[in-house]
Amino acid sequence: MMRKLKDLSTGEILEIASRFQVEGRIQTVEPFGNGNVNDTFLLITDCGHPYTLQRINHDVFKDPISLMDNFARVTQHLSQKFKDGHTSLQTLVLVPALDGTSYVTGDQGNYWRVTEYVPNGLSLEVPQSREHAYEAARAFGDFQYQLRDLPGVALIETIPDFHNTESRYHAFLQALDKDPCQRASEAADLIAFARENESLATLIRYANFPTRTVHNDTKLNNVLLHETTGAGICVVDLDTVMPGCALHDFGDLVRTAACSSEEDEPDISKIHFLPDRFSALVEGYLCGVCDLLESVEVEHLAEAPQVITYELALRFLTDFLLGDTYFKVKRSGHNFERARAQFQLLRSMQEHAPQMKSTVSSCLTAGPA
Ligand code: GN1
Ligand code: MG
Repeated sequence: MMRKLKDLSTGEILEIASRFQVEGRIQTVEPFGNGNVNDTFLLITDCGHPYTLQRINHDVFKDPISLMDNFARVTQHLSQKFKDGHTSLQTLVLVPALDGTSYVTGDQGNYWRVTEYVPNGLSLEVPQSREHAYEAARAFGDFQYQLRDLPGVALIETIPDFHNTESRYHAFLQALDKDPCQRASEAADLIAFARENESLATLIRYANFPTRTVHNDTKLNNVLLHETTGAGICVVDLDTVMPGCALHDFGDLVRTAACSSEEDEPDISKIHFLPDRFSALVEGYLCGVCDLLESVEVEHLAEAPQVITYELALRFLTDFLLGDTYFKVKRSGHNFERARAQFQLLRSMQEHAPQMKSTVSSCLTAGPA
């Protein structure tokens, strides 16, 4: 019997993969990475060439064609910057389909794409050192900096209001009101904490900050670090690159890279904000973004991590209340655990808030490393 990977047989995946301009015949296909939304596979051909194959989740990304259009524009721009020596960071390289397009469509309206596999890349859930944190932040900062002069019209908003924390709060209230799975009573403490912190929902509003082309999903595992040197080599997961606010990128990286645990740690006694990693992130990010930021952005760097951690906690809690329909879950109660972990991290950040502010100030005074 043909082996099943996710909901597909290997044969079905091979058929999709054969519709791209890959070098050689595909020999192996394995699930790859830790994405919570798309499905990713590693392909290896008989000449040893590795590729990454991804199925775009079209429940989440309603307009995959525009998404791929953004993807192609961004990667083309970044690869030119690399060739011209403006950045040391590589970018993802799309492998065209046989008909020259950047994607193929499969059964049930699924969209698929292939990119070259990036060799020697390490994708971490928690940084193992201060240097890792610095390099990850430098890479995401550089990503924003290189995209400052993306030519042409603005990218298409693939998910409108993606980091509109206020609308995430309203979605949470609506889910709570409906409580379709009768899970609210189980989450009473988390719900109370979400309500107490409502003011975080309006602290960073898009309208109050410059609109930039940003990544929007800067989890630590979305940047590849070199497996031996630890240097940032490539920013990945480009599906949410679109107009947005620089602070959300910085905040989301801090959420995942200045925390002692993974984002779904079930034992909350293990979850702490790590001030030392935070200072490395501020230094690395400020180095990567060069002179891009305006003072209104710099003034909010210390608060952005709280806002985004709150936002993710709300999203996980909302998905728990609605019956786990958005994020992939590995076990029952997974979204509950994620929400609880994020609220715990938020609490720890709140305890360190004055220190976070002074870290940002001292990094700014110290200037470039
Ligand atoms: C999703 O699939 P992944 O892990 O790259 C989500 C992000 C969340 C993240 C939390 C399109 O990203 O916004 O921060 O899970 N992506 C989308 O782990 O919703
Ligand atoms: Mg993603």
